[in-house]
Amino acid sequence: MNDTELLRSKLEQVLVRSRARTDALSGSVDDQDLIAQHSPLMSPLVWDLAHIGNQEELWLVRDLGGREPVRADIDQLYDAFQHARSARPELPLLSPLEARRYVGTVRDKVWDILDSSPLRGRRLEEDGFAFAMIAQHEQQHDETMLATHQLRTGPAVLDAPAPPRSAREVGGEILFAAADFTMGTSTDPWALDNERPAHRVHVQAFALDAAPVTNEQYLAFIYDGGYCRSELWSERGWAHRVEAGLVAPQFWERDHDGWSRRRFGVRAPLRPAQPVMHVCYFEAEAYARWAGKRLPTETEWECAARYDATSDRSRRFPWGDDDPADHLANLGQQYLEPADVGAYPDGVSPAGVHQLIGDVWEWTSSDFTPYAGFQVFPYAEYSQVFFGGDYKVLRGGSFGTDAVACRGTFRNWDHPIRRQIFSGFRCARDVSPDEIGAGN
Ligand code: AVJ
Ligand code: FE
Repeated sequence: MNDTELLRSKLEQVLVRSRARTDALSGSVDDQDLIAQHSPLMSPLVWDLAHIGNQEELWLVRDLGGREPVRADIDQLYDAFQHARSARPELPLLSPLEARRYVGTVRDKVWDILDSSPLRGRRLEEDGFAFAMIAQHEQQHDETMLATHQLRTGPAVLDAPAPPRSAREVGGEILFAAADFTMGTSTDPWALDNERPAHRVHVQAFALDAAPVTNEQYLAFIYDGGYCRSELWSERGWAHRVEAGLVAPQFWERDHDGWSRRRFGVRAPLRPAQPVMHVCYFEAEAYARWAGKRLPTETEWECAARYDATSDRSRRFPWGDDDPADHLANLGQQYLEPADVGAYPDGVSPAGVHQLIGDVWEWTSSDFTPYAGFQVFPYAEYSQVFFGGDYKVLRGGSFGTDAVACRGTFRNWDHPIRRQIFSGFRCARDVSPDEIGAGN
């Protein structure tokens, strides 16, 4: 196979994988469940399904392929900016059967278009970007659909094996000396617009937790009155804590047997060494203050995840430039929960930081803003319209994120009050240059 044929087969692979996941997530519940509103925060699953097809039609069938529309009459219904998620159940949406047929019709045309695409020329076509963007889009909605599954009530419909056990105990923090490093990318062909361009940044010396904060650590915060001590919370965070009545992470419950959590319809005891999940930014911020630390900035996070001081180079992932593989990170909805800390020793960064990729999205203290030199590509509604809004950046992907939509440069964002996403965090702190010297 030549390079173009290899690329074509890789694109086919990521598109097939995303569709298999969409089918599994939408096919595991009945039609009533597909059109139901499981939470005002989420779309009905059948909206995500047809929206996936509609984006694929817009970019691959009409734009890149130059073909006639399949269903020009439904664009408005599936335009995320026209209707709030909470209003989508009332729309005259395609039925589950129509939606399944629609995404299938679109995909059949896409196979044709992929076969005849030179995968270069126009920027949209270069390196198969548009196909990869659509696979990433589908996977992002698959993660959203998984979060909808977590919110639905009733008997469990999803099942998965238990994640790998921890190979060793991991804790404490890793010291990073001040550095100049390259953040973002201009060369990763499938990186999205907000990850671009590559640019040099300076970071002061800092310390970063070697692992995400665990349930056990988070429980210590709860037992120490974390949710009752306003001084640990930011002003906005405390106001939200009170108004929303937060007392523990979402889906946690306490009874005479102790703490448990509900996961996709099944209640189970908390695993002490598992990263805490379903916390909002404000909870993460309060925990960090309680621990005498703070959340990392996204620059610090990316420095830890990509910068290799030995070669003075930023790499794609903590382990190097290779794509994720099963032994490197918990991605791709294989396990449906984070693995305990220490379970992925092969994915460790050169400095010794664990599980930066996969398991849980990690809140950072950074607002979602463009890098210097940012250019919209290919549409303003992916990133640009969110810049400067009330969003915090999350990094690293979760067990629900597919490898095609996860990189050391990948930036996710959400409102600081959100916690139905698969969100956790780790802590950081300032260190003095002396401390770095002593640490060596
Ligand atoms: C990058 C996850 C914040 O789901 O709102 C999906 C991804 N953009 N369709 C979102 C996205 C358009 C986006 N996030
Ligand atoms: Fe979308």
